Amino acid sequence: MPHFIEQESDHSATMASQSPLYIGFDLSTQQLKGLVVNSNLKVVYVSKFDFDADSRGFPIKKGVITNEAEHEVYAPVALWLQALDGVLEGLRRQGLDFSRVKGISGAGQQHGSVYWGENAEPLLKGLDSSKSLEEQLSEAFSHPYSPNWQDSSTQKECDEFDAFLGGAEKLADATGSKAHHRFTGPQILRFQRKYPEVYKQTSRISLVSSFLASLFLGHIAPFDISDVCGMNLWNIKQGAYDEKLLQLCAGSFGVDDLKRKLGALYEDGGIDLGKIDRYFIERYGFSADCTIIPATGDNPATILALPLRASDAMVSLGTSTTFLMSTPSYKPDPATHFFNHPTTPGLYMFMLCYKNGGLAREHVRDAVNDHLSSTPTDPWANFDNTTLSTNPMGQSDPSAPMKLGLFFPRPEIVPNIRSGQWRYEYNPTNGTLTESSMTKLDEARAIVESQLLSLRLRSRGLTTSPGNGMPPQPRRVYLVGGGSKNKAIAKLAGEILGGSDGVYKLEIGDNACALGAAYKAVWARERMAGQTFEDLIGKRWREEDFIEKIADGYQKGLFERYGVAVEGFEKMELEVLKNEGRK
Ligand code: XUL
Repeated sequence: MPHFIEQESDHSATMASQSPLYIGFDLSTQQLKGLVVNSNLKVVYVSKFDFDADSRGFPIKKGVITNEAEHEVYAPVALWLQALDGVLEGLRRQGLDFSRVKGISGAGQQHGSVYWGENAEPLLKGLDSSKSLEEQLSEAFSHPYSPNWQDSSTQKECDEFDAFLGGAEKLADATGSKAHHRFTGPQILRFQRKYPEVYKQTSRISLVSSFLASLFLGHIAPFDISDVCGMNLWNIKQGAYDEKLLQLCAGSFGVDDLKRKLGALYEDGGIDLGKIDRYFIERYGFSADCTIIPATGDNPATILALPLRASDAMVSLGTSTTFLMSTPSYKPDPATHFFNHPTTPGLYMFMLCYKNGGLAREHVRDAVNDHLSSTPTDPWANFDNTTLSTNPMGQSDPSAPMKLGLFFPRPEIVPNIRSGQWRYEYNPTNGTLTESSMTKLDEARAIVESQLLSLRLRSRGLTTSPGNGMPPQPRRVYLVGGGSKNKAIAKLAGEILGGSDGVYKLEIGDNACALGAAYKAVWARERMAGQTFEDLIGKRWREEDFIEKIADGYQKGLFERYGVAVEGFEKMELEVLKNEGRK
């Protein structure tokens, strides 16, 4: 549990016992979490349901079922119903007074889709509070499974999406992303072709986020304005579904039918969707005044875990790496993602999503430990010491060749390439690149540099100068996820990405997206007319309690030297892609 869980009873018991509370749910790949905050943004309860450990009756592994033959990955929807009653029971056991909850929002794993049957609405409306959700809603779906973001069964459909508007650039321009296996449009296209009868009987399609909101609302909720951008169907510039892409996706079933299945949506991410369904009032004691706020995607929710300013960057260092920024510029590119910002019209969320992150670093860490024939108690100690004692880019002096590499134990999305390792030297004086080798020890610094140089390369068009003649860079770099504990990574993040105000760690463990969802509910219910999320949360956010500065950011000279390395890095990627026949 995060250390700042506050026992409200320590304070004014009477005040606290009536003050409003808000719940943010996080329906992620391996667990459902419910996190309760008060109006001062303090976490007061957390309840978790781990799909593998806590569920009954589903043949799942790490929350999903895999059909290797067709590269399908999917999750049983009934599992999530079981999990929701489980999390609410957990909160009840901890003593949550549900009647104080004024608003509920959520974060869902992005791109996953839920297929509701003809009887969905009557089943949702008529829930009996003496029975579980799973008992009553398992029959509400035309298809019992939700295709998962790890699914890669849609290569053919992606090729069609990319080609349909005249190329991947055009699709990225319209929808914020080129086609990706996991994106919901290509998934729906494959679904309607594979299961035409089931598709015909599908009354509505939800995203994981809107599915969660639907349960609380007692009828099917609209998509969220940010999460809808993970479908390759929403035209961001037009602020509407893209008619041509709907045509492709709907096929012989027609656009009108698909539009009915998808439903309309609201621009305001804080809109009051309606009051909580009677089921939850009767079963858990929620107040009839509790309001449901659109749930968003897990990545959009993560940027709501703090009052992120335009030009601040968040790097999530988990099994994979994601890089998130809030920005007023819409500069789509096939290698990146743009989404509507979840709360603030006129802002966008920029995202980079890598498959190789922590796991790739662990491979190098283990090789370093083997090479040194020692595994210290902290398995990262050798890796960190080696990283910190190696010169930037392994250079003996600033004009010496820069050692650069790509380390992908898994096929990578950014750039789109097979698994493999490549090592080069870049001559900064004449811009030439030559294939090279590296010692195991060189690789510790090189892999961290490689991951951070890729982030800098792809985000450089979005940053501006923080003033005082400084080069364009983020104001702050916030690290979240497992890798954020690593001091060596934090130091290099500052050296490479910059950050005029430094590198910070969020003190919220792995709760960022549930917290962001809970803050969204606070903002939605307590905002004054026209008050932005950043303004309301910014005023209540106590920096000293929530973040810790862990490294310096911009260092004059070094940042500029890494600017040269970015050029070499870009050349190296192009060279590797060319050699692999990808460009
Ligand atoms: C983002 C993505 C994942 C999922 C699951 O595009 O696919 O980050 O949201 O967390």
